[in-house]
Parts: sequence; C-alpha cells; structure tokens
Amino acid sequence: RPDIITFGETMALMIPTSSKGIEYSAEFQSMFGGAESNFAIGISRLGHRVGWFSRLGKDPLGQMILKKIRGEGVDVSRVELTTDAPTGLMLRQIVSGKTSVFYYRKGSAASTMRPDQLDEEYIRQAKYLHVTGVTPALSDSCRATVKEAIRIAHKHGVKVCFDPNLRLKLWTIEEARTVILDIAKDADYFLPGLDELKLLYHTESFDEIVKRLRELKAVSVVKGGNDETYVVQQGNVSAVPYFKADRVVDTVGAGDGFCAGFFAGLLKGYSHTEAARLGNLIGCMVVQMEGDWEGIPTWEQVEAVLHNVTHVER
Ligand code: KDG
Repeated sequence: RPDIITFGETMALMIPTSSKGIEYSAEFQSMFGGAESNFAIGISRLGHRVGWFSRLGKDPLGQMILKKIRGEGVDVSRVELTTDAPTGLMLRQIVSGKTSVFYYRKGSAASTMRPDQLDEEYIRQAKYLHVTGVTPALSDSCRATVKEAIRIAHKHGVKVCFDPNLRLKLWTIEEARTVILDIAKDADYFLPGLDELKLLYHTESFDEIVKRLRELKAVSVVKGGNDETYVVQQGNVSAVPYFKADRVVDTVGAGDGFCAGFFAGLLKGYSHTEAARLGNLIGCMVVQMEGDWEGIPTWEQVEAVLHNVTHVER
C-alpha cells in the first residue's frame, strides 16, 4: 500500500559525454527523467512506499524506464505500456555552465493519459497524491486527468501536493498561470520555486508573493530563495537555511529531490520546517551529481551525513 502516489511523464534522457554540446558530440549517456518519477525514486530511497504511474511506449526506451523505476522499489503496477504512441525523449546539454533542454515528446504515450484510466481504488489508499504542473501542460486529456485525480483524492481524504514545475517550453506563461493557479487553490501542499512565483504572480515583490500565498488554503513551501526555503503556513513565514553544496554539477531535479525530502520528512512525523530542512539536504545532494535523480541519497546515507559518520570504503 503506497503512502504516496504520483503520476506523470518520464522520458528517456540523452546527455552528451563531452562538453562540446549535442551538435558536436559523438557519444551520449543514456538516462531518464521525469519530475514525478524523480520524486517517486526519492521517496523510495528515503524509505517510504510510493507508487508512480504513467503511459509509456511499448518500445525499448519505455521498457528501460519501467525496469529502472521498478528496480528503485517504486510500485509501477499501474503503468500502461502502449503501442499507440512512443515514449517521450529529451536531450540536455550543459555548455559553458548553461543548461538547455530539448524535448521530443509531442504525441508521446504519456500525453495520451486520460481521466477514465485512473484507478480510484489505487489512489484512495494513499496518504498523499503528488502532482506537478508539467502534466497539465502536455495535452487537454492530461489536464483533465490531473483535475480528476485531485477530485478523487479529495473525495477520499488523500492530501494533494502540487509542485508547479513551470516549463515555458511546453506552454505560454498566460496559459500556465491560469491552470497552475487554479490547481494551487485545490492543493493541501503547494511547493513552488521563488522564480516561478514571480512569473505566476507577475511581481518581483516578496511581500506581495507571501500575501498571495496566504490566500491559499495550502501550506506553501517555497524553494530557492537566495539561501533558504520558506514555509508559509497560517500566516507565518519561517525561513529554513540551505545546505552548502561542495560543487554544483547539474541542478535539474533538485526541486524534485527537495519535494521527496519534504514528504519523506512528513511521513517520518517531522514538522513542516524540519521536513523542509530534509528537503534542502536532498536538493543539495542532487545538484552534486549528473542526472535528475541519481544523486538522491538513501535514508542510510542521509543519516550518515547528518551524524557525520565516516565510511570505510576499501
Ligand atoms: O524537474 C526535472 C524535470 O524537469 C525533468 O526530469 C524532466 O519532467 C521533466 C520535464 O518535463 O521537463
């Protein structure tokens, strides 16, 4: 019985092995990523039961993704493999410190998810349903699927967690603003980044942003202030300081790692600010390794870091 259920698109991810960028690189590392499965892998590594579902193409990339996510201990029993559409693909390069992402995902298997494919019995068993703003950007049917999943969750007292994950390569800010702010009103936990909030609320003012967040029923946890995360609940704002990364290799996936740390913390009975501290630690570890989720630690590794344990490696 998963404690948390999440769903969304996961794509194969190809990253050039050289610093020459996609155009001039002969070799690529084959990986995969998707905001929700990054999160699910995190929850599993941190010691909790989690289910992730999606539609994947019944093709080699879909099989690779499914096996690897299953291998991380995530329940994938509700994933559908389809011959109707392919698994989505993304390429990413980091050239001169600048990260760029190129999507090949239009018409992908995940973009054909539909509300009638949701398994109500599956969702109702969980404590939390985690959704992100990537899914409603994929297609009208995906947007309807997110709305329906939230309706099912509320009907059964499952708490809804929402990370807007604003992707302006998928939709315009105007479209995103309407849909994302509407879902935020329905959420019990809202986990945006500060930069996303500036775009969504069309303001640079931190006070104005906090004012808008206070109008929501959700507990808001804002990632990516200068050096801290903000927890906004019942009118109070608490700042939770970041951990310092020794080196920053790849920042993509840090937000998903943060969310995994935060909800793993809540499942361990932590307060919101203690959970945000765990989220900060996981985010800090993710950015030190290439890939979206590879740097997420296991719970044992977290405890070793927090208690300063040194391991004998050889
Ligand atoms: O948060 C990381 C995600 O952005 C990445 O894994 C890919 O899900 C992804 C997307 O749609 O960009």
